[in-house]
Amino acid sequence: MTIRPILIHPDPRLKKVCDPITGVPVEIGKLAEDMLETMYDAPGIGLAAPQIGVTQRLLVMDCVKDPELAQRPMALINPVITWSSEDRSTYEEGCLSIPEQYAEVERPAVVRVQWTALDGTRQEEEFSGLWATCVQHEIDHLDGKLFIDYLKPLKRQMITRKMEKLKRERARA
Ligand code: K1U
Ligand code: ZN
Repeated sequence: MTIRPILIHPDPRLKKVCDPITGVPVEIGKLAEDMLETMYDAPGIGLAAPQIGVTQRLLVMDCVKDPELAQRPMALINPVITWSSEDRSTYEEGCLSIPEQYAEVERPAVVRVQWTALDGTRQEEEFSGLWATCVQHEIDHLDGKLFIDYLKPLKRQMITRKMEKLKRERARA
């Protein structure tokens, strides 16, 4: 397993609508393993393939934050939201592609998601709480959308400028 570098916003690969995955090629299993290792190392609770420069519809997540509890790593291929609750919930979101920036985002509180698992089986599950927030944030990544796209233009611009500065500094180091 390999820890892959995470792209920082702004990057054209983070704005792209990702391509569906046909079948479950062996490389996708390896990619999912790398993504989980990269996510745990960051640390984060989710990661979408475009964040490591792969514009395909694959995401991983594990929202079990308590180290006393068993991990629950999940890999979702071609995830689709099939139902969203009218009920909304607000969470202060972060993003590994926008380090150290947080903002409140309102989303449906509960969602039902269909996807293909790494063994090729079709899955469907209802997510609530942090899992619901995370799966929606990650599916947004697959559609080229970032959590800052929900913010007012001025706030979004301010964060983007900070990220441009961070990238310049990292390039110099
Ligand atoms: O997609 C990403 O950039 C990962 C992101 C997922 C996410 C966080 C919060 C709300 C929705 C989606 C992160 O994992 S940011 C880091 C983070 O939330 C975290 C880090 C360590 C422990 C617990 C949480
Ligand atoms: Zn993110």
